[in-house]
Amino acid sequence: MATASPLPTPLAHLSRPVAEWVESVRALTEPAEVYWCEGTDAEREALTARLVRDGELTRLDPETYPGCHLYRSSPSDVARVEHLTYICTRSQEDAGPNNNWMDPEAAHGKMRELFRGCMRGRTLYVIPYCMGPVSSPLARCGVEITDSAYVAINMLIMTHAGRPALERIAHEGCFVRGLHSTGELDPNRRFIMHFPEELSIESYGSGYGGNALLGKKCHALRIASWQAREEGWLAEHMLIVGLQNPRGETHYIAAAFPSACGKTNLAMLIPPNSMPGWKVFTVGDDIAWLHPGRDGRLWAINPEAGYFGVVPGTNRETNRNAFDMIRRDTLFTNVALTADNQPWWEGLPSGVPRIDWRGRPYDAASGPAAHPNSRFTVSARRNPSYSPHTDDPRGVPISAIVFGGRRREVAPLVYEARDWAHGVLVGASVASETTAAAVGQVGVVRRDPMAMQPFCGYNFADYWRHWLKVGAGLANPPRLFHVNWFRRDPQGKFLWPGFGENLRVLAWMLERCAGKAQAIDRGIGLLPRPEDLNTAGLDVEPEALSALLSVDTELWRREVTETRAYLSQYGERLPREMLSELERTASGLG
Ligand code: SAT
Ligand code: MN
Repeated sequence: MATASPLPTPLAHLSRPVAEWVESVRALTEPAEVYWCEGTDAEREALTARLVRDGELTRLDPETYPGCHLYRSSPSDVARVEHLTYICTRSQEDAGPNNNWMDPEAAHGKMRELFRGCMRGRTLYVIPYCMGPVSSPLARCGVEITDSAYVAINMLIMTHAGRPALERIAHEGCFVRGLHSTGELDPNRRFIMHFPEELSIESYGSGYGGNALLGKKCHALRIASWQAREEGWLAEHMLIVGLQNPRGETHYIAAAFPSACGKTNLAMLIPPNSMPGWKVFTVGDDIAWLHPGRDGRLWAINPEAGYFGVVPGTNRETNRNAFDMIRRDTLFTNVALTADNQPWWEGLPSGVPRIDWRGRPYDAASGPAAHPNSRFTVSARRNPSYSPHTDDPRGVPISAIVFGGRRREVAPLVYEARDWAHGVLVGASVASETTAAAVGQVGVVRRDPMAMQPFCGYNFADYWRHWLKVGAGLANPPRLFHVNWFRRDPQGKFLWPGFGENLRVLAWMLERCAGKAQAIDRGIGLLPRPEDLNTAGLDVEPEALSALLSVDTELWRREVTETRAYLSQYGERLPREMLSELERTASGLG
């Protein structure tokens, strides 16, 4: 077997099932060589150097951005493709109205024809990976096969990849199989297929993040949500953040927001100067696996080891941690370049873009310099607010779960669910304006239950039933909340400053968990009064604050009607508790 490695250590002998699968894929795809990833820093550097040599990566200015590189994707391959993403279960009902479905036989047949001979002349990379700390019983393993070195480098940053993962796989005997090829990058020959009953993924025709880094959305959410239902836990599209109060106590919050709605910023939040003594620790910025613990609490791990974050808008004011984090050893995708080879994106206060994200001379008339969904890939360990508990094999205990979306109106700044069952309805009712993270129209409101609309690997009705069951089994469940940082006034101006100031809302939640803070039942749930929030040093007009904490009964009646219509598509499978919770909300509105 040929190898592209400077460290020629074939790992194939470690696991026969993996080796046999790799061999069958090799026979189908006919690569020029096969390379097993060890997962060392030296290996990543060698792969990076190879892509620089081949002209696929651009080395950024080593003075200001040491160890950083730019990758430009194909211009038609810049976001997830939900319309080409399928759940292939034997029964269509199991995939549910929330997913595109294809019969597994038909899907395998279609993909086999696409994969046949597709790696001729290319290298096949084998990436054994572990989602979560390798020593954690809550972690799960997979192997991705890809013909993209860019994807391999991303996976090496984003997961615990290489030899230790393969050793765990050899020991456990179980792994998720993810086969990926960039193919011709032709949007007409692009499919992302999931086979949850077989724990496998087949992805063809895209090199972009969520379509191609199969450990991330494909495994850690779509396949894992299925595994989690079978095993009694939850795989969620949530950040995990630890908040240390001035008394030195740390509590953990998990929060679900749709893609590109500020999860990374919230996970790395910098407390405002007017809240001295608070500290924030990031455990994860995108995905949380939540397991009921023996103590009746919910314990969370971050299955990922890196961040694949949205670049535009990142600056010293909005997210200083992220801004500092991406100054070194970071892989940028689809940002612009200055004349002196520094990366540039919209939202940077200085610098002038010279080359746009497509590699053309920048011209303001042809759109933004950096793609709105341009990304950074960076090891989580580079984060100045990295929590040492990220590596704790037990995970961290969760005190509160937050759901949120991007809404100009309707949803107030924050409210608390009456109880777990109501919280499941609140999560299921999340609606949000679409963003550039997925191909399609931006800014239209769509339902995005638990921020999982694109990521739940099975029927949402069964998923909500599972949520209800998990909560009912917890002696000490987290409290559930809903937030909306994106409320606007009639002129379209944001009412809430967001970013670091969001800590005021999180602090109120923790006070609620401690049984200390007040709240008023406003029909939709429990809201703070303005005086219940810490507003010392907050630059928000009293009228804006009361607007943020108001419930427009008329709009909410309409919201209830729309939610009822939305939920009705799940028919008989919908848990009855959800409708009774909805009717309770309706009657609470008077
Ligand atoms: O493309 S990813 O799924 O990796 C990022 C996102 O949309 O959240
Ligand atoms: Mn995400």
